[in-house]
Amino acid sequence: MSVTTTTEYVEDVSPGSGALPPRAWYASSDAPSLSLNGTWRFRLSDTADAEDDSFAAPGYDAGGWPEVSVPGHWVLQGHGSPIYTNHLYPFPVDPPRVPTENPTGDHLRVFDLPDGWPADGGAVLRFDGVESCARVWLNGTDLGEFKGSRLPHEFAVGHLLEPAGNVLAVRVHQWSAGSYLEDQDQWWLPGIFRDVTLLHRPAGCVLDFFVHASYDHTTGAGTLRVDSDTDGRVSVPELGIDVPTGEPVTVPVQPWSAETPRLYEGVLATEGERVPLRIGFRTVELSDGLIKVNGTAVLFKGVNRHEWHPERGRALDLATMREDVLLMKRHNINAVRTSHYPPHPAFLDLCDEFGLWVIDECDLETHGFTEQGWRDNPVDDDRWTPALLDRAARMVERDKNHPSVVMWSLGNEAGTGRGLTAMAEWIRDRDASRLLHYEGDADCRDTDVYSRMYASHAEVERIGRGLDGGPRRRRELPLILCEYAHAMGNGPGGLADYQRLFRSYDRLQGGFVWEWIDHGIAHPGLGYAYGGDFGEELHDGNFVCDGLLFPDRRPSPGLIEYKKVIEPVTLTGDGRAGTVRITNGYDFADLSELAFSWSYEVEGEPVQEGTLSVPALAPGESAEVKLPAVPAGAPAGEALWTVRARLAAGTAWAPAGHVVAWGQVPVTERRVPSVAATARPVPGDGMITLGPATFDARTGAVRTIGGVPVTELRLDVWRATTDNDDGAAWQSDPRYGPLWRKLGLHRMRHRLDAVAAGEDALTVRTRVAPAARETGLATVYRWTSDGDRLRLTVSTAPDGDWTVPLPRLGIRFGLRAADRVRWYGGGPGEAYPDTRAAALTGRWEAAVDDLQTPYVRPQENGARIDVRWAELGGLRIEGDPAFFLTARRWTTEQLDAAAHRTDLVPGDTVWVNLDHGQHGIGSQSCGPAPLPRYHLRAQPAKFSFVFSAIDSVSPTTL
Ligand code: IPT
Repeated sequence: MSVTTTTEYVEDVSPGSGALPPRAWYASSDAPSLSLNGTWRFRLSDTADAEDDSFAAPGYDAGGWPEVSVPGHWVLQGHGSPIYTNHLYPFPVDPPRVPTENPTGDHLRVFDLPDGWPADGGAVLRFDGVESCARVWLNGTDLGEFKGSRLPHEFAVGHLLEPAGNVLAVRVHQWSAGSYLEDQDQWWLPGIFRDVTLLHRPAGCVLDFFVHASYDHTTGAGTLRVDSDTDGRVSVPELGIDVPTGEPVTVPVQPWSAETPRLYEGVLATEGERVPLRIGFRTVELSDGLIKVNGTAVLFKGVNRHEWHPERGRALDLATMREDVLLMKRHNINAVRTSHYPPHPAFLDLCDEFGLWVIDECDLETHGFTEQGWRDNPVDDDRWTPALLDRAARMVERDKNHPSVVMWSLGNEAGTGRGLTAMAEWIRDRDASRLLHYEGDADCRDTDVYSRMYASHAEVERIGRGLDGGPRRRRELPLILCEYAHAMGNGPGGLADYQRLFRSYDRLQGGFVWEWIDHGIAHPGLGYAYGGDFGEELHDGNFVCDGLLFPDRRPSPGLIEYKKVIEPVTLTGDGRAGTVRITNGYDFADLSELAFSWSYEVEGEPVQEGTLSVPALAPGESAEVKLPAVPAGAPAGEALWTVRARLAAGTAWAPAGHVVAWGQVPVTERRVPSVAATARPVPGDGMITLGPATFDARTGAVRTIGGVPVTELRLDVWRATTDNDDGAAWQSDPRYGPLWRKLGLHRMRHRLDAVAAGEDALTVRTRVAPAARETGLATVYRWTSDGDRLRLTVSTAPDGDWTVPLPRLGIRFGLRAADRVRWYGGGPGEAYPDTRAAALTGRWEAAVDDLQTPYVRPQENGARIDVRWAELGGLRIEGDPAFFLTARRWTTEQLDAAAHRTDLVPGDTVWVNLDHGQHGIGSQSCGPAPLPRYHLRAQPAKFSFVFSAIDSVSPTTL
């Protein structure tokens, strides 16, 4: 072998040399294979050519090198650090050149062939993913080098293999020309992060093959044709199919859809190999301006999925991929965009099996060129076109046999250019059976679907109505939101409003929430780390934590909300008529797999429960179903029906009884608490006593209620701003978080104007206002009592020129001890005005600690909505009207100041907020602000709370 330090290939725009042409990926066949995953020797250098390649020669002693796990990223295994940038390249933009400081990891693995490895035939070495550029040697022979991090590369190695002591050497460079094409919004994580496998290739083996399995919904017949580079036979015993490759056969079949993922087991047998096939018959087309599968328009209820694991980064194991799919199915999600690169190939097997529509996206993003007005963008420079075509081919060839893949996407945020058109042309020529997507193609010249990101509700509605104008081709196409509802921190708000639009206009075929999971990195000192936590020179902070799942895959409230908003059955009703209207919102399935039940509840307590018989409605059909008679002898009080649709039997993705959809039908309204003002304020000893409470006579501040000490009760308008409150710097609409701070709402002062103990009330007048501003809130606290119970009525009126909404409006106070909270109202999770679809009215109980939503960057969270009454810390609180309840062991100011979960240290006071209003959440961390109807306007308001000591009032008294 030649000893060389040449690394010119690193900055070469070509995709590489030496690798075999791309072909279909499959997990198993009857040919032997050997996984080379496991522990490898590893050496890190600072530059691409710091070391010569003598390590690749047999006999090299790497015994002193540390070890790393493959698949893995070395920066997550103690060597160097990860870097997070959204779209900025973390190196000078001078394509295709990369910095001299180019972390380079030499990987070494010695392996023996297993017993029985056939002596004849060939072998290929397959790399499923290496970031960003690798050069490979086997037994000292240079096999070549490649780029295209999330795409497979194979090398022919049969002639080089020895029975024992094979030396596989891989040099991986963090930066390469390929990095310019991989500027996705995620951590930069070099390494061999997907499987490495040695595959025996017997003589006469299967090379590439293409399963064409279409479905004609007018006849119910499926047509199968398997094209194969090696002739052979295709059999599908269940369908009685046994035909030569290349020959079409048409038989009656059950079609594949995401809702009914019917797969048929088959075999492709050539002279040398048998490859199992899983065939799903389905036809994807654009017809009548709509995306149709098997003749039916589909509605995407999707998510954008980056691959993520908080310890292993993008090196996902099968169990994690499976967990993602199960979580999606259990939360009513029916579609995935593989943002922004083809996923581990096994993920697509799971999508076929469990049923998810997939937009498979190519490993391409050049977003950083936006900084220079897209000058020098590789996708508009012919020198790069071969690399782009290589990427397109590696994706399509690898994934073409998956029924779940219904669209190819050229990439993300890569501007526009000839290279993209070349990719589109190549893809169409190779696979006419799927549609093409690329959001950056605003005119839809190369694409089959009009795709937008973060469009406002108003714009989506305009497009739905066909009032959006634009080029003709685009006007004839359906819309999908390839990204919307930015799930960063608390939120996203406004999901239900989008879904209403999607349901109302055929042209709107749904969307994909950004994004599936927070990319927080497990960190001993910080909980989860995000951008900047590794000392990066440039970074984008916690913009990398914007998922519906927390990094540990626990669902965030956003996912619970999304599940409710996209539920496939809607249940609405008329309590007085005693009916419930049930609508089947599936595109393909009837309701025969669901069992319906009802529960009649008074004041949140179930009085009686039963089952509801519902016809097996076809997709789109509705029925009015009579509810039973109101149970005889039901107690008086606020009553409602809760109707649930559950899986009647277990499925592959959830057990029997899993709730798919629910609805609540009010019957009688709530009675608001009334307290006769019969008690008199009694002064004495610097204190005033009123009913069960004592007050400071000088300040009018409440001290105890029923013996329970209460501290610092006063008006509160501040919340620890959410990522959506703060908004993204580029937003042109007002960003309320910064405006609130500018106005000083986080440092309100309370001026005491008067304390008056009257005949039947204690009245405290104040003005609440920040330094340096004329704006304030004239605020009056009026306390009355019937002897047992204490009523506080807060009246507040804005004063001065208020142009912004308020973050919140209510009172806050401290309790010395409170562990468990019981409440009647919305639950079990948090809810805000525009994230409240999943709040189920009922009785709930939780520990104070469990009321907190652990956003990776702490911020306002945990409010329970529509609370009629709550009990905590020895107090019962009833609201008139119902209120938002928040309780936490730190103050809002501490929450506001925290950057990581570990900054929040419980104190010995529980801070309780009872809010009359909260500002909406919206999605402004990347998308639109809350809709105006969710703004909490500064306007005169009046609201009351009734306090009592729990022991002094029987729980049935309201
Ligand atoms: C959009 C990107 O496509 C996506 O990768 C991610 O960065 C998302 O934003 C924000 O989290 S681009 C957007 C700035 C329009």
